[in-house]
Amino acid sequence: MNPTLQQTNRAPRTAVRRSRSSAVRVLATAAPVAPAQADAIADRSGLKHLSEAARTRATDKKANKFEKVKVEKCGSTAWTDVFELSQKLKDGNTKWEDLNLDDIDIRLKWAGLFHRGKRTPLKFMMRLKVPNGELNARQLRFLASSIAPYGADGCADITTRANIQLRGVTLLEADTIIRGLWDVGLTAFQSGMDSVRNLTGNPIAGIDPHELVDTLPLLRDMEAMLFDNGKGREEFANLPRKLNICISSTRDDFPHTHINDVGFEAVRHPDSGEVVFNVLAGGYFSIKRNVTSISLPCSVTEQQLLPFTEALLRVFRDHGSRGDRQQTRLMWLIEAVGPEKFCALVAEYMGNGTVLAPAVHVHHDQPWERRNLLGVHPQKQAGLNWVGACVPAGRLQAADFDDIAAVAEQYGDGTVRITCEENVLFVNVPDAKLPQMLADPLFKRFTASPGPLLSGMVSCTALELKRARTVCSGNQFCGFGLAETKARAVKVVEMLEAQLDIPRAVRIHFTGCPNSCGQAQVGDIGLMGAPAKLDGKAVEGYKIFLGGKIGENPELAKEFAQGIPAVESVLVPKLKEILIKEFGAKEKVIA
Ligand code: SRM
Ligand code: SF4
Repeated sequence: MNPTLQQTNRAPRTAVRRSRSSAVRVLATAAPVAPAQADAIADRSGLKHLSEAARTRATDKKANKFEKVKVEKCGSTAWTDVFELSQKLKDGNTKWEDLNLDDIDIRLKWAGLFHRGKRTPLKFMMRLKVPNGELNARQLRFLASSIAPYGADGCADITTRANIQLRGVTLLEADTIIRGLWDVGLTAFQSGMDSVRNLTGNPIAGIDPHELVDTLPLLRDMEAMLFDNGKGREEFANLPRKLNICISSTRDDFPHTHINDVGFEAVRHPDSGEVVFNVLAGGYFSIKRNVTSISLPCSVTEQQLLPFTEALLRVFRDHGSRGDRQQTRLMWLIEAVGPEKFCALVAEYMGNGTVLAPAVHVHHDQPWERRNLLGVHPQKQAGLNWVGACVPAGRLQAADFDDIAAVAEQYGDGTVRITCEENVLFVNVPDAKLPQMLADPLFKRFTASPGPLLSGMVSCTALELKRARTVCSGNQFCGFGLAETKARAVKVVEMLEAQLDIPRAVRIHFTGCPNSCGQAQVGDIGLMGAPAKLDGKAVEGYKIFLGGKIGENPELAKEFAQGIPAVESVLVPKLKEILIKEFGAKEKVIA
């Protein structure tokens, strides 16, 4: 290992060169650029695949700072740079301080590597792609082996997009991990920055008695098409902003179509009986705006799903705003052109004179209660079950991956599904194996029958305090966090369950800041990191949101209280009051 990397744990920021290539200077001037010169610039910059209008926006004075970084050198260069950087550091000829800061802090995110420089300099979080949350035993064991060498620094999280993030990764080993991921059929490429994020679907796809269509093959194909089988697809590497896509195949809407930029909702056409997809679009959360999707006036057939998605991405890439970063998500484009024109543009990009069918209105006589996936449930295949286990706050250690793989192989079919609620589902478990399976020690750690709060608890990865089971070496991870989430979430929920009888499951979502990665507005109760004061002193605190509804007829939770100090002595009584008043909880009578 390079001695510089071994010895220093200081942020190398000041020493790292921030380069500004001539490409940026040339493109930023108003002077006309010769076509050959422009092509050469476009070739090494992120302009290669952009339309003329998008190139103009990306190089305009008003373009946001990330556009400037992309123009200088496309994020897709990280797919090759990461191997070169790893090798250079291994050879010991290059020091960390010599590396370009934009490469390290920004471009490497295209390769799934997020420098956690604020709290753990030189350590990266590696975000994967796990379409539809499906993992097999070989993949689980590889994930264990990737983080095990990092000791207390290495751990992993199941994310709110039913995905995996590895912790503690160094640039020295990143190349080996990426190759290993490819070997087992996984990838980290295009999981961050202005790319399509992890594709989510029905976590019980293929085994669900109520599904209209199996989302697994659809999402596998979409993943292969969008990301060139995990190697990265340059054409879609320079979108104006991130884009979340999901496919929902039941009335439960497990992947939350209402908060994805693009949510395909499977419905049965009342006339033809065919399953087609309505398109909900534009939903997103951010610091400045939180908005649910609108229904586009079109629907697509299963055969049109991929061409439509591909065309939509091109429309977004070519027409989306590249100005104020807070106004670049897909919703802004849809609002600017109008939903009808937007659909027409997508149809035009699909070519061959495509005319999209109108959205399909479906009426249901009976309301539908969103199902809880934890516990034991019969599959549509007679004699087989899925078993949902609760992973508190989604935190996993290396040994957990190995144990999950072993249980999946011993009792199920060797595969699992991870969920947007940060839990794990074992599938294809025969009836006869259930009793022995549930007695496995893994279910002591990850119970299949959690309490009414733990069962629906979700948390982002903000600050992390040392804690017996969730330990992952100190206060690392997300630098945006205004309040701690994971460890506190588990502790607060345990305290509330110990003190209250709660008649029904209440979903509590913790998120460390207004980016709302933990989807505070989706919870029955949402806690969002925010400033607060205690005894006149500034302390970590939360805003509290109430009333999020998911499944059919979703609604975002509304702000209910702010400035609640994040200390258990204040937070727990406040949440108790809410649970008693709004959710019918009662103080436990202690004999
Ligand atoms: Fe997120 C940025 C973690 C789901 C909205 N998110 C970040 C960063 C990358 C910030 C950073 O560099 O530190 C966080 C990395 C922290 C870390 O070390 O883990 C981060 N986001 C996460 C995850 C891991 C939270 C979790 O604990 O599960 C989720 C990873 C999903 C995945 O596997 O791809 C995650 N982020 C979300 C969601 C939820 C969703 O997709 O349903 C949202 C809200 C929905 C949305 O995107 O509209 C979300 N994250 C954001 C935003 C605000 C986006 C915006 O338009 O402004 C940011 C900030 C940004 O992108 O500039 C952000
Ligand atoms: Fe970080 Fe904020 Fe997202 Fe939590 S919500 S992971 S603190 S950006």
